[in-house]
Amino acid sequence: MSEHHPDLQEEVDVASDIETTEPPLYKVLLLNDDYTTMEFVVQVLIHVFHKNEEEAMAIMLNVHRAGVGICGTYPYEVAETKVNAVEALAQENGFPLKCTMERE
Ligand code: TYC
Repeated sequence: MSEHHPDLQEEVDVASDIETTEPPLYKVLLLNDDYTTMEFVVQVLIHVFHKNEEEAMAIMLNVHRAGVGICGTYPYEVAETKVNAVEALAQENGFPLKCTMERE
């Protein structure tokens, strides 16, 4: 193939190099519900996702209005740890807050 389509082969090589060096990323999504308090969601965004107060408020309000929103994008194990942390905090505090992850 490289003899006939050198440019195409170069694109394939570059793509496979990227795929083998960059881990896939996962979006961590927060879901809206009617019971979790806005204040709790803001605190979760500050402490689990390291957002500042302003960013946390904007993400929370977006989820509140749109039903779902992205908290951040991370490698698999980081995303999984954050999903588990959110659900543990929610359960400890008696809130039904749900958090999921989705491959980008
Ligand atoms: N809808 C909630 C309320 O009005 C607030 C909320 C926002 C809950 C975001 C969950 O992911 C959420 N108290």
